[in-house]
Amino acid sequence: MIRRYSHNPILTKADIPYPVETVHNAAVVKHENEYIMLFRSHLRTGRSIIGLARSSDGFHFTADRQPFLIPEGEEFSVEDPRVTLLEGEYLITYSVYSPDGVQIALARTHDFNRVERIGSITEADYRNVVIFPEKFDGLYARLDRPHSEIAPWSIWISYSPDLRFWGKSQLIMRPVPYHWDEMKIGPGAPPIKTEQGWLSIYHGVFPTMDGSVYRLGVALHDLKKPATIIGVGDSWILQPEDPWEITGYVHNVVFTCGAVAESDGTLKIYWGGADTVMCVGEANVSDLVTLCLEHSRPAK
Ligand code: BMA
Repeated sequence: MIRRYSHNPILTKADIPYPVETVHNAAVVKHENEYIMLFRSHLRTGRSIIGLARSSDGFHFTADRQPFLIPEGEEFSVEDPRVTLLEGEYLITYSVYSPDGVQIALARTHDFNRVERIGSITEADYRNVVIFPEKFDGLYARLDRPHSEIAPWSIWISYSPDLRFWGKSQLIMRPVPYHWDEMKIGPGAPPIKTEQGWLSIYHGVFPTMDGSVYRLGVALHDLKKPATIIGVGDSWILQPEDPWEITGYVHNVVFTCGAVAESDGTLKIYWGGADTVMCVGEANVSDLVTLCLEHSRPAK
């Protein structure tokens, strides 16, 4: 269903003009005819920073000379950014590891040159927060993934009047037992608007004797009530298959933080391979929607 680009990987540590060990888990958006990629890199300390790369076609990227976001103060690491264009500004959510656990922070920019850090928008422990590009009944909405000790890690929805204070939280989608996503799931790319609903690309994890396998799947949410899931594709849309997805810093991982919808009905989906390199592939939005509608598994 996803056509891998024939020249993957599209960005690796060899392309970065400052010392990094990996280039992975990147958000990508189109800003003024330029594709902007915010990517995560491990340093040799084992901690992560976020860099920026630019492209005119969505396939060939050139990294800026300096990182975009680095840990500040008590922060150990900044990881896995997602970007949503909402009311004319780009909202960036990213994981922050600190002595207090892992939380999600929010930053915003108009141009990817100047960035304003707003601060934490979750308690610990949370990862994988994607903000919807529209408001619902006057409230911002996000998909999020709290960690739980007594239930499989699932996808929740939360709402906010001001992007800072979030609530009305509700679990909307769980892993399915003995299924490719049975261990845990999490939001991937910010939801994409289609005529049939909001298309959400998520990651699902399956435990094996050789460790966890990270794959990607799709879900469709109601356009007006995003807490209502219309359908979840029963089968994965992408699994680790290329050598740089099977082997690397963490083997058997494809992990997405962003996708770009094009005007011709195709989608460019970006994913990190084995937590080491960045890859891209193309899909037809209509095929992903059909999978959700016609070959679905229960949402929970
Ligand atoms: C998750 C996160 C991701 C990573 C994945 C596979 O828990 O840490 O950033 O890509 O594991 O290692």
